[in-house]
Amino acid sequence: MTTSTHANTQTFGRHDAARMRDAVARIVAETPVTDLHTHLYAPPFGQLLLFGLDELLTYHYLIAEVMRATRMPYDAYWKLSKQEQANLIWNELFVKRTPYSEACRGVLTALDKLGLDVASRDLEGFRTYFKDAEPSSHIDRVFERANLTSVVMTNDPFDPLERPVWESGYRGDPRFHAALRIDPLLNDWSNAHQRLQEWGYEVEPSLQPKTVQEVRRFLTDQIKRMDALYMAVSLPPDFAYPEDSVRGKIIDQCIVPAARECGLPFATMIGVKRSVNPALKLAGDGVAKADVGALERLCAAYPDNKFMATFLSRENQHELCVTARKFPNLFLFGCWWFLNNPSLIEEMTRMRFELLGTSVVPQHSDARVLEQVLYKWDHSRTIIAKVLSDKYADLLAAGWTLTEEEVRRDAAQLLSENFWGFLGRG
Ligand code: FIX
Ligand code: ZN
Repeated sequence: MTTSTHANTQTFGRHDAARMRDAVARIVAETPVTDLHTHLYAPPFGQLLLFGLDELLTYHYLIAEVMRATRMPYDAYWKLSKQEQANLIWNELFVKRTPYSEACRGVLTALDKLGLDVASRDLEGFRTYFKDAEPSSHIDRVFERANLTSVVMTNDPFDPLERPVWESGYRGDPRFHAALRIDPLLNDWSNAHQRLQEWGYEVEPSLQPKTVQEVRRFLTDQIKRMDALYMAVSLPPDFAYPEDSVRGKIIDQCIVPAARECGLPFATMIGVKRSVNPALKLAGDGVAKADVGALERLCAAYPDNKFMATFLSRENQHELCVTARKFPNLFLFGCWWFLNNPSLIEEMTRMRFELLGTSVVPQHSDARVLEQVLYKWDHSRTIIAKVLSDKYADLLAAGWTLTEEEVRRDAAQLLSENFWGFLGRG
């Protein structure tokens, strides 16, 4: 099969697998990403936007790892300053031991992507690089190097640091979209309803009709104020649906109707065991297999609603892919948290491409520190390109031909357009 060799017009045939792989790697690297779930914040959110070396090194993933390496008393760690914690983590995980865990490796990729000489192991030199960074221009530099168009924040109206920013009239930054996060409403109603009362919503502990109406009003108020792209909640492994509980009733009577009224998806993030070790604080959460059937029944009950989902347990992934095959109103996204490791990203991406074809969003970063997008996306793009190339190679071996434009189309869908298309904002 002869193939043209002009840039952007290459066609790949049965004998062009090697050249195809090079083109796929290049195109996936060049394709801008919309990062649909992060814990990053636009500059007006102030201290909620974490960036710089000490934040990179004290990422809660690395806190868990340094506590394993040293088995130091928890309070001895927590009484250290942020810089002292970072120095300890650097010394224990990068100097005294080889940093090949994904979270350690990520710090080095991020520093390398910023042009720092990682081989120098010059911690003070790295720290100095960030010392005078101006947040907004630093964001532009990091997003440009990570090839991100924009990210979606995790916006919790119950967060005392975040709420005042919305109340002060913050109206957005094109680099940072909003997602309404409602964990307290579904997982801590006894406290959440009191906050709603403080904010002027006429709610009672029992879900009487007036309370239902007011919770819906709270949701639509937040969605409109944030211009939220979706509503999200993280749920424990024992999440059940349907369920005769406050959570079950709020889902049925408040969240589903509000999501349909506002035309946005409800995203469920299922399988997290919060605070299995409270002494580790944010690093203390665990994972367990959940019941995909709960999501299946939710999608079946509401065919006119859109649902996004990601599960935390590796053991749930195959069943989740099959469930997504059954429900066009369900969109899977990302390799969440403990799954965001090369071996599991590859396994999940292969499974999804083979069972769901192009109709999936293979990754989100979950970045908590700005510069993490540099490594999370670099590492994931490499794996996504590898799996995509393998799938293409199978097609070429069957006599199919593929154009470079089709590769660009596929990459754009996987890294951005599938998300916007599912939102109906494509
Ligand atoms: O619930 C979530 O959004 C989780 O991603 C976080 O709670 C978690 O700490 C995290 O950032 C994992 O990557
Ligand atoms: Zn998250």
